[in-house]
Amino acid sequence: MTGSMRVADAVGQGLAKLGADTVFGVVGSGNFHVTNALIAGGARFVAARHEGGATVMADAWARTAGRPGVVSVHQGPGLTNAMTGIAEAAKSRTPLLLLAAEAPEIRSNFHVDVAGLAAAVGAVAERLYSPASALADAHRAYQTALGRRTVILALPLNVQAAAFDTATVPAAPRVYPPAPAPEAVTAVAAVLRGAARPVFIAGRGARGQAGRASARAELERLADACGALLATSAVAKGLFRGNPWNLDVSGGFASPLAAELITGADVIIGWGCSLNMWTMRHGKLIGPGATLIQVDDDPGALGAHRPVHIGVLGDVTETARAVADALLGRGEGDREGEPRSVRNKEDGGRSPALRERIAREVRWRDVRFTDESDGQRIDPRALSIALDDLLPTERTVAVDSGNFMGYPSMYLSVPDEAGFCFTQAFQSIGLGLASAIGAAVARPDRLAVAALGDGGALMGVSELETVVRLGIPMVVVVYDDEAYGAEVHHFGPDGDPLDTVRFPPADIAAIGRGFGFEGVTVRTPGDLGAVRGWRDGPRERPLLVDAKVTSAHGSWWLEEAFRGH
Ligand SMILES: Cc1ncc(C[n+]2csc(CCOP(=O)(O)OP(=O)(O)O)c2C)c(N)n1
Repeated sequence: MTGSMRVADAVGQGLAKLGADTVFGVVGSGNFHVTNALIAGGARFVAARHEGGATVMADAWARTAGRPGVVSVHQGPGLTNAMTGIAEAAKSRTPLLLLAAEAPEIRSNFHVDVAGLAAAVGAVAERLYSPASALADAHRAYQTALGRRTVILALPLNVQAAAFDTATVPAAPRVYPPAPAPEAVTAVAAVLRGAARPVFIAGRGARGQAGRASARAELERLADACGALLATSAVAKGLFRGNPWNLDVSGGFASPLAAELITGADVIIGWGCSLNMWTMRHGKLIGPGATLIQVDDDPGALGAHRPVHIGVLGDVTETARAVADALLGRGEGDREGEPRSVRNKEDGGRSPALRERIAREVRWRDVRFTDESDGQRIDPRALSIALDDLLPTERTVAVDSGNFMGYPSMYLSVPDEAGFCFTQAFQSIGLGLASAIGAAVARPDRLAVAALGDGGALMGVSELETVVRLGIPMVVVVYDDEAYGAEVHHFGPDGDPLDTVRFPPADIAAIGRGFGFEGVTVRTPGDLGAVRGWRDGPRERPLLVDAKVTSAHGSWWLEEAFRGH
């Protein structure tokens, strides 16, 4: 560029000014200048090796950092490579802005219908319409992403290359979270006043996001006021960590005690939680006669997965605060001297005996099982418990999809909800490694642990180089059953041939070493000494653990999940 500024430069620098300080991507000719402009504007650029990886990294970064993620891709194949990650982000309502160069000439070999691709996976299509509107277009796209949308911003090559005339762009408006209707607050308070065993299930909408803190404090205050037990959907695992009434995850991953207590609830409130078939085990976790309440800031979410008795349109934090104020008989600005429970906590849901039982039994690792390790292969439950003990507790756990996925999700504890990254809304395998990288970039203070199956690990393998290049001291654990275990256990019982879903042994530790990891193969608990050695050493290289796991039968959660297919 000589002399005047291009639109690409103005857009990149403008986005950096708006807050795009970390950008993931793969650079080609069409996004070269805009990416450099972001960097010139102060952003950090993280190069991935595949656009799918870049998009998932940005998604995981956004979930972990609680701010919009930004991705930059080349026109055409750069965008189509990113589509699986975009679908995951859109289904998860991740605030994500994908800058997609676009070849506007319909005969260009790079041309694709960007708006059509966006619509196909539930993303929002935006565009730089002209040089004059470009900066306003980019700001609008960023604002839309901030409202928990996944946005593809098409950057036509001709518009990017045009000269930019300085234009003023209005400052972003301050947006306030929606408050619930007073009648809804009264109705929920009335139900909770009469509840004997209420249970709260907090979902994605209760996590910290778009620059706001999580709803934990307000939900706990309300739960204390009405004696509720606390659980989360899988994506919000860790939200109530440390609370004595925390049941951890509801759904397929729920421990027997958690499932028992949720099923015994007379009132269940989903807070920013869809109460879908995963979280409610196809409705089996809802006891007969239980009153169901759902609180969400998206009217389309209310009652979408199952009928609810009361649907409250409102922000989770605002609604919890308003209902607690109603229960505690307090008005605005009058919150001194709390907490004061409206109920005797010895009643109903919260008794000292129950508190003790939760402390003793609610964790999966406290549930007895028969260790099936046989000297050649390690039981994935024993492996996960050993890793939970070995790895530092300040960690971020990212989990790929597959039969194995319940083991790390339930046996590895996490410090809070930002410490768990579950990119599973699209149920794609191969996203786990990139998720761990994005989360690690957002939280370099925590040890990133990527838990993968061998299928997902090999699908996303190119990003092993990214881990090494970025110098992330990550632990990649491969639950290696030498198969697409989910399919083996799905179809095996029917006697179908399984050759298409089984593979010969692969030395994944050696593959890791080839990329620059320290690689160890684990067949017995004794082999985990190498993990201890790595933990206690300088951690100069990331660690890949190829755990050859037993796979005589499917996991408990998978058997449950198959009922949904
Ligand atoms: C992109 C994609 N392709 C295929 C599938 C279907 N699928 C679901 S689980 C699975 C097997 C995963 O194998 P692995 O990662 O080794 O984990 P395991 O099930 O063996 O524990 C497959 C192929 C999918 N979910 N996503």
